Amino acid sequence: MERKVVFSGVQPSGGLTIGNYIGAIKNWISLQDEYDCYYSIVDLHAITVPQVPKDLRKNTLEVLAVYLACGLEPEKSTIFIQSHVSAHAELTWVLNTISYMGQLSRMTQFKEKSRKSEENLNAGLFTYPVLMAADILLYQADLVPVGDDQKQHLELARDLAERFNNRYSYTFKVPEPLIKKEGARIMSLQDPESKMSKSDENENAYILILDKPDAIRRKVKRAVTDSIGEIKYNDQQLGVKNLLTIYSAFSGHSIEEIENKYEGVGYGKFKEDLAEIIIEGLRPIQEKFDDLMKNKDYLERVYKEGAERASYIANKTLRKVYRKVGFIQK
Ligand code: AQP
Repeated sequence: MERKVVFSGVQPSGGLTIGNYIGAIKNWISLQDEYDCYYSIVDLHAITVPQVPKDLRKNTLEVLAVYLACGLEPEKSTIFIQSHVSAHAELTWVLNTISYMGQLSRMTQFKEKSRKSEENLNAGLFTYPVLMAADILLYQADLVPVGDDQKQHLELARDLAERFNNRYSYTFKVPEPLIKKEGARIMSLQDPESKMSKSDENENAYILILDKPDAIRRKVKRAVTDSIGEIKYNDQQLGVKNLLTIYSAFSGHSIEEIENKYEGVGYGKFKEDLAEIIIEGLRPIQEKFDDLMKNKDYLERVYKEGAERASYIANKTLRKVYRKVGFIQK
């Protein structure tokens, strides 16, 4: 029986946060044995907001090393840099021609990002979800493990697949999102009503996978809570609720177990323990990351082999698409 296909990716638009880890990467690891997995570093997406070229190069390599340090294995999964597989940009063009402006303008991420960068309201930001649809559809992915914030984009990918199939006959598999209930949306430590984001201007709002212990202690200590003073998981205490989610993701304990453990205990002690749990959880990843960054030849081998494998599958789909829309074969 053929194995089901999984596709996902993260933008190298800065250091990755524990939101990226809990909501996405952590879940990718366990899928590797059961599925045919494609994990990309989506640099084409990253340039939809201004990037400093040398930082983008550095971040791209670092994200690759973080993937490997978190437990992605190139022997099991295809790990590649998006811009190395030109089919992504090519399929995006074709999908653009069947995407409706109205639907794209309703995308929450577009609305939020365009508000933040009014002077950089570029067309790439608008068609970002079309590129994401191309990423997924090229590999005929069955499942896309993402955080909750990407649900709307996934819906668009499904619509485009169905629209293309209806217009030109069956070509794309219609993908399903795979969103874990716990940790699907890790919130900002400074504003628990918005999601933790690596591009947040306030660095106290997020914890990076590569943050040093002191920074983690400082950020957790400063995390916004409330004056209720009880460690309970509920919507009246959004800050505490978020910290409990993070505690649970790193410790493996259920929310209920943690609530019981901290009954009658103040926020200070809870935060101190949480910081140490995050530090210990990230320690092996950071050690492995440091080793990997000393071995650039190995990293280069991984992304080159990944691009070769990914290109083979992606080009197969692209050829089919070009044939169906009426392009003459080369
Ligand atoms: N806070 C979060 N909680 C849970 N999951 C999250 N993801 C991102 N933030 C959280 C998931 O990580 C994957 C990759 O995201 P991305 O970096 O490609 O884009 P993003 O969702 O826009 O993430 P950021 O950190 O907010 O990036 P910037 O600041 O550059 O826009 C996705 O699966 C996402 O759901």
